[in-house]
Amino acid sequence: MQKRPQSTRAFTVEHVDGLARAGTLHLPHGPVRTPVFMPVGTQATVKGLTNAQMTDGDGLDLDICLANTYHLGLRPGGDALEALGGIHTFSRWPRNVLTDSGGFQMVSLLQFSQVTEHGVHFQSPVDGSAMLLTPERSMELQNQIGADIIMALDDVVPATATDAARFAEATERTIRWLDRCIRAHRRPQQQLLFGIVQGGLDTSLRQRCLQQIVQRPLPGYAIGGLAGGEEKRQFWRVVQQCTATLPPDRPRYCMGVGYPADLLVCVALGVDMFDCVYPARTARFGSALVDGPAPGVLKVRAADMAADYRPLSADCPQRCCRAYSRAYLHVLAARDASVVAQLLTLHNVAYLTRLMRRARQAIAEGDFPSWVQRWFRQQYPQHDY
Ligand code: PRF
Repeated sequence: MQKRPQSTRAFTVEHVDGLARAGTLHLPHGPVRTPVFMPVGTQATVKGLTNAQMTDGDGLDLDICLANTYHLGLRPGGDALEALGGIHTFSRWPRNVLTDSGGFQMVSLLQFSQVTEHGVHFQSPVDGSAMLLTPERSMELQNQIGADIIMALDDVVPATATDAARFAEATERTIRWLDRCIRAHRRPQQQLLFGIVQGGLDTSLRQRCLQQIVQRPLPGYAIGGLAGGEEKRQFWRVVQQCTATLPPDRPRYCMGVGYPADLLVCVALGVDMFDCVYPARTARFGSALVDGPAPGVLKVRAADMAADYRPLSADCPQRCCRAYSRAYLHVLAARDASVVAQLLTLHNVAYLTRLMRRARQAIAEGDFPSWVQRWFRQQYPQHDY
């Protein structure tokens, strides 16, 4: 167990309503209002968006976005980023960045990656050479990249896998790797290191991982290994188990979660932070997130959009809804898919950002349970409540 002191005042919980919390993360590049959805900007830019669209007053006003150690380590590389002064200087992104540690991306993206006690072995997609991402190397790269929050390297097994022994091995290894990450982290005062809870869907493995990880005095904790196609009931059960054990004064981050209903259930269970490629990816397929009824998605290519002159959402302040009708987006989608993808990415990231700010306000007003029930009723009116 490591005892390296970490800043403990990075997170303040301002309001609690049931298990839901509204707080602020105080980071080097400004405050992050929680609960928060963090869009994924693999190379520190969200696919399809400009920096101005992400930060400006009439843009998304995002407090934080995600970047990936794996992608940035390949291009432009850790040394180049360090020489430039880090990711904020390189991408001219003035707000906060969180980097994921790289292992999950390699295992999910690369067919031929292999995990051993040393780390994740893979073939470079750039020149085919053999590469190894160890906990120490992930920390070195993340220290060079210079994000405000960095993640420990974890051994991720998809929640739907069936090999119980592999889950047990991955859980223990994640704990050992966390200690290696804590030892290797060179900038604990500038960059908050979060540990990740693994353990699949197995209650006792999760508890073992939780007990071990909370003994490490870290400034934040993530729930990993979920959102991989497991049943919702199982997903909720594990999230609830984790939030019940994680320390209440530290931020809790549920990794890879981005469906609106999942975000709200997790907020109700006490989660503060989320990330997912979903809003940007679904935008590239022509889908716009809107309040219900289910599925809460408008497909701009669908025939019934052709004569619908309303905006996607009446309450969306973004250009895609102020300056474009559904009918016009429908025509554009056939002519200029890249412009539509950009407009819908803006719309979808704005939707999830607003959803989290609405939840935050309801928590602050002590009205979260009835607000969230109203949201689910309009989203799923056919459901028997
Ligand atoms: N670990 C890491 N990144 C992640 C996850 C994880 O478990 C998930 C959940 N499947 C998304 N991103 N390091």
